[in-house]
Amino acid sequence: MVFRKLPGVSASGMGLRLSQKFMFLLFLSGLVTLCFGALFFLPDSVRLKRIFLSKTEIQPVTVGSGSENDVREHLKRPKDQGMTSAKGEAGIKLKSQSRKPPVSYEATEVRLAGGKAQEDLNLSRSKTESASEKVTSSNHGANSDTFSYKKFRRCLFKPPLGRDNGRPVDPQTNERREKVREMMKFAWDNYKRYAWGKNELRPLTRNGHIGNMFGGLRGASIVDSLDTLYIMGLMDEYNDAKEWVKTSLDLNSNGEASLFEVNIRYVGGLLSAYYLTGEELFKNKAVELGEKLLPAFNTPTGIPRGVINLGSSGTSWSWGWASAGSSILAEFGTLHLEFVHLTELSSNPVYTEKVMNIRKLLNKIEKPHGLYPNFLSPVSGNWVQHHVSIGGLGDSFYEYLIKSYLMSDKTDDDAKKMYYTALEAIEANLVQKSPGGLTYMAEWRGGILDHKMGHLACFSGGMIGIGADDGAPEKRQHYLDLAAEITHTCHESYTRSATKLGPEAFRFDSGAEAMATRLSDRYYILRPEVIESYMYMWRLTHDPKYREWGWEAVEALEQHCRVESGFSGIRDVYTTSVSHDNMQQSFFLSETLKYLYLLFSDDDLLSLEDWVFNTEAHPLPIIRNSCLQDDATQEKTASE
Ligand code: DMJ
Repeated sequence: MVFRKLPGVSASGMGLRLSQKFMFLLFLSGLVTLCFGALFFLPDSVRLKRIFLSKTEIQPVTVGSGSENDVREHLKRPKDQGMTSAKGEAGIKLKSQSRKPPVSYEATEVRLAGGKAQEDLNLSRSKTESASEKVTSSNHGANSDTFSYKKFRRCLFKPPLGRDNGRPVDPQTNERREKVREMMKFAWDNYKRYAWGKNELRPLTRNGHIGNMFGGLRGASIVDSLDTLYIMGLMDEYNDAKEWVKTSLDLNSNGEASLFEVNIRYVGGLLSAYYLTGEELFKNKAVELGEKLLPAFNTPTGIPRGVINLGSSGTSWSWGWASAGSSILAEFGTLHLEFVHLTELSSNPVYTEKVMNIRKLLNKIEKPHGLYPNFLSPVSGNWVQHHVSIGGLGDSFYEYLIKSYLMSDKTDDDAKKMYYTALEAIEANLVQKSPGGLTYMAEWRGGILDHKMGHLACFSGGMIGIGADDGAPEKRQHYLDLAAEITHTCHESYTRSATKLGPEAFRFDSGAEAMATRLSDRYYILRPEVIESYMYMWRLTHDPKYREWGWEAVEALEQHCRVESGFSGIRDVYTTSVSHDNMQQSFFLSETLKYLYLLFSDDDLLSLEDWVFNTEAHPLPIIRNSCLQDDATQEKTASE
């Protein structure tokens, strides 16, 4: 068919001459430029900007900074934060596995029968939000074909719950253990009765607390308790918890959550529950949730931001209170254990790549006096200020270095090197001795020492203890001594109070020794760190004083924190006419009571030969690739 040109109609077919067409296009482009430019004059046109600008063009806003206490103050102050997006590079590979496969406990005839207080964290999100690049979901799910639970169990040295569920022979110790079990049941029953499905129990008002640390996620106390209930043999309670996870744990929530808290409590809790029980449900939920955390890593450096929307937008922000839109060392440095296990279970390398990339950056960047400051820009990859602390904001980063090494069956030499180098810098710059002879970890503010130690920093006794064996052999005793001295100091912070519970922070200046000097530091919110160090030091030394100290804590908790309907934190440890804070923290169930229970159990209940505890006390198994890949193990498993 031939088309003929009609008279008076231009070639364009629109009935316009060339000059008319040119004028029209000129007018149109002027109009578009005007409209687009106007966007930048609108008062806070973030949402519109988001549509038109690339993510990297929206820069973070500078805000104030703070210590752990400052954090609390800042938590309620909304600040604008920006976000950027870029993919992190895949990083370093773990050294090839070298150790011999263990002799499995089954083969030896042993047989089996589990910077960041929880208050109303105000997730003050940015008004300058933009959509983070969304990671596609299809290829991140758990791949049950590749991980063999049976094979994993064969590669453990000991049955997870020990020979007799860790029951101690000594009757007094057993009685004490039973007491702790009763405390757990009491805390759980009250949570179930008054706050079921909410995040935490408010024991005085007998209702539930949701808070906003977990976005729209619910049931933090349930997920945090799964493994504790299981190892204590509270099976009805465990089954209720499992059923709730199955029917009611909704991961498609849309709120803004702390990446760190969701990781350590929910991902950690689900992973442990899976490894202890073999219930696929927990594995699938852990991987599904892990996938939702990935968009937080979409920054120019791959260092994740602290706050993430778990919904479909996958947007992420820096905390409003964090210096200059920075990410927090203790938050982005406390993902490694869980993420490596997510890769292990899903066969998806992305999780390990993300955390290896963090490590790669931290290795490269210059460190003042070898120390790691608490704030890092996820945009530039530079430190934002020089506040160093082994307590809040820094703490679990160091913990995860040594535990990454231990969890890799001692093959992850990078983690080992980073840990011991950091520890040397800490010893050279932060470790102090008080006039009264107490060893403590001061904080460091750009070269100036703040002679304060937070309750959170008391985990370091246990950390230095479990790392003592793997440093230079001549330093083994030195590290054990240091661990014991720090644990002793933390115990002193308890014994010097009227309630025999320790304050949130204690000082070593102005005549103070291991005591809080500020009113605002006198509270105790059922934290675990001191008891955690007792538990590790007991396992490492079997010095009976650690069990005695643990029992003192049980008595103090019973006397001052137990109320009619649960356990509550207290506002001032220096007075016995206590004022309760009306909050039963989920970490009381997952950590404080679990560490107490382990302290009064035999060492083969969750043996340290097989397990490392994440920073919320969720046990994760040591990954023994040499055993998992061993043909004999495979054949044995296949023939069953
Ligand atoms: C827990 O959530 C974890 O131990 C975290 O690492 C720091 N603080 C609380 C308990 O104090």
